[in-house]
Amino acid sequence: MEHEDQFGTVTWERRDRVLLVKIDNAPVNAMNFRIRQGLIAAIETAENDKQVDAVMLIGAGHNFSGGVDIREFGKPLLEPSLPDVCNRIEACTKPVVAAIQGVALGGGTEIALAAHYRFAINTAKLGLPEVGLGILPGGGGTQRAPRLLGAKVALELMLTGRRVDAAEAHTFGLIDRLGKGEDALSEGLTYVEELLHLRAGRRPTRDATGLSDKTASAAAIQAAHASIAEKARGLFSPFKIIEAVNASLEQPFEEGLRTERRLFLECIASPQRAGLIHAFFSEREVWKLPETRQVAPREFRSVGIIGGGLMGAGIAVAVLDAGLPVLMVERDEASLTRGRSNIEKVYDRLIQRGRISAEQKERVMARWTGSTSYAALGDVDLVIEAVFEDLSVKKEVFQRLNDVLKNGAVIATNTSYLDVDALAAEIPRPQDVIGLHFFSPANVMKLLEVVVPSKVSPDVVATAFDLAKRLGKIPVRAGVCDGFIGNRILAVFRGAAEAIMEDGASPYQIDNAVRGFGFAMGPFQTSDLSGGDIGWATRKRRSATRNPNARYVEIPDRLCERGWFGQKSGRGYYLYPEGSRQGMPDPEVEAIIDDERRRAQITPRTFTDDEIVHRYMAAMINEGAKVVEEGIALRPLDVDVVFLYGYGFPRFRGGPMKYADTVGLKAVLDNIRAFEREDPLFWRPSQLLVDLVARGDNFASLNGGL
Ligand code: T1G
Repeated sequence: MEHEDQFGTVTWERRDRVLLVKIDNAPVNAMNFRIRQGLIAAIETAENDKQVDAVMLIGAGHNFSGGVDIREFGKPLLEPSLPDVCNRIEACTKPVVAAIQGVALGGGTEIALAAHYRFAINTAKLGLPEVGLGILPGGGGTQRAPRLLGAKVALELMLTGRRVDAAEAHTFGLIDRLGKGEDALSEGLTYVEELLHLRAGRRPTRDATGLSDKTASAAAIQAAHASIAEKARGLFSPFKIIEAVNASLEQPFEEGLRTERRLFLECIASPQRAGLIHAFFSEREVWKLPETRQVAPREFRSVGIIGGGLMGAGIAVAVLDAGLPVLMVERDEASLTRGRSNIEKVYDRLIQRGRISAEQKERVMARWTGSTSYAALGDVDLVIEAVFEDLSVKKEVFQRLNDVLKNGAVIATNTSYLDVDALAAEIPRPQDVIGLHFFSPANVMKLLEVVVPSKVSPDVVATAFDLAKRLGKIPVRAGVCDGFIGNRILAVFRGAAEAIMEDGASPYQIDNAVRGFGFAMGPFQTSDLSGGDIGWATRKRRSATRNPNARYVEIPDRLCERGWFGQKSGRGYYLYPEGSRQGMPDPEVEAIIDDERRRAQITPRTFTDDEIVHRYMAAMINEGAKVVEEGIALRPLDVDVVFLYGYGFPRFRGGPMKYADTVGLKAVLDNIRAFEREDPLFWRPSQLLVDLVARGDNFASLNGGL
């Protein structure tokens, strides 16, 4: 993930009276310090060349610029800084025009703002997404954007971080001229010639008058603050963005730049910047694994899905949404009809919400076909079974698939915990078998655990990752074990939460403490949402092999024995009056917990919220370390991505393993050692964690490029 050398160049050449300056640093023209030096040199060249009357900035390749090189953050900042570059562009004695194609994001938009005019072809996109990295537009954007666009529009762009297409940017004045074709170079040069012909001079953005209505600007700032107070609860940089925009209103430009710089450095120093940038790079690193480096994926043009239940239908929607045809096979006509209707319900809801039209639904459903005969699958390239979670049922499906599928067809199972090696061993082509663990709802959740059995062919792993790309999923490679990466770790930290509950904290305090850490929901709310019966089935499945010396909290079983599974049954840990989704604490549950404490002869004690979080996170991190140690996850960052995309882990903390590095592995291990004295079996420290602490290393040291 570290790029040792600073790559890329800035080149320039004269085209008639225009100095054409090109930023060239594939693939996104990220502006590292060499690029920033080159831009300043180009502006100086333009000023000193008497044959140059104007400058045009453009990006090489498909993009204008994806902003400053974010790999530089967390290290000593290198001069010249982007604000220096932007000031130099704006101060150029000759008109500067930015000609935009592809993306101009973050610093990319900021150098365009520093130019005197902005041109973009209509497929271009601009934006100030720094908030998504825990920072703020630190190249003068918080001072120039409000002056050019007004406080309201500028704040919306900076606080959402959204990409804006060129046509919309043109409507609010971020773009001066919208191109008609695909060629930013020739159309941009034509625009510059037109400006020269009109003798349109320099137009420093710092002189724009978007803040002239101070009352309206102040009101926009106030409104922005009110709107993010709840939405951005716990975040750092959104509030710094508002403070910087407030400075653009209250301070002269140069002072405002100094305020922006101070606030930018505060964001850079924040652990949230480290967490969010870790998340940004990790969701790209998970795609890089030995199998996808060495071999090409198999072609697939059609997908078969066995089973039209909740998961089968969700997977079918994800495949249909990717523009692929689906052949669904069910055991009989009634089940097939139900399967199709489960798919149609998803699209009907989108029609009701006005998200798609009935015609669009028709076109999508035209790519769906159904059959009750496996023979229909003879020509399909890839099949995903999503039948009942029972090994014998799945084995039979595998045998029937083997009888009908063509050579080279990929056979995937959507099991959420069963042994994929055992399924592969069921047929004479284990090299074609892979696990694709979708998360419910499969057409919404982005995480896809790609479970890699021992005999699979590398190109089948590559095919699974290619399918993930087609479906817009984030794939994480997982080894075979009970629960793979996410559910295996979930079982452990949920166990920690249940132990805390039995030892004295209410489920409501535990949920509240976990929400305070940044999760959207606590473990007991989550159990009520997904249904306590699922965990109950898992516990019953494991009871025969459960270690009798392991602590077992029976409180969840007491609720399930009463049919209190959660939202689906109107009550679980919480009461859901009249089916409301907002649960209320249930005194009967608290009475059951008291009874269980008495039965287990436990004298309840109080817990602070901090202690709850320390235990909860220590359990998650310790099991995450074991999952990496055993090779179930390739790297700690793979565990992070699983939790960011499948379990609602707060993104600004980067994931459980990144969080552990932030806290310090020694502190984490000290906690685990303390808890180990209470329960040596549950809290056995991961040997990997012990070794890393012993050598003074952290999880990041294991994330190196594969
Ligand atoms: N710096 C460094 N590397 C970057 C990068 C960046 N800004 N943007 C992308 N990359 C790498 C990425 O990690 C991947 O690397 C490769 O480029 C292709 O990216 C002062 C402070 C531009 C829309 O937030 O949104 O300017 O995996 O796979 O799908 O105010 O990358 O190949 O080794 O995503 O075509 C603000 C972040 C920066 C935009 C292209 N800018 N980038 O998407 O390719 S901070 C952003 C993106 C800043 C100033 C502030 C996307 C993209 P590798 P990719 P893509």
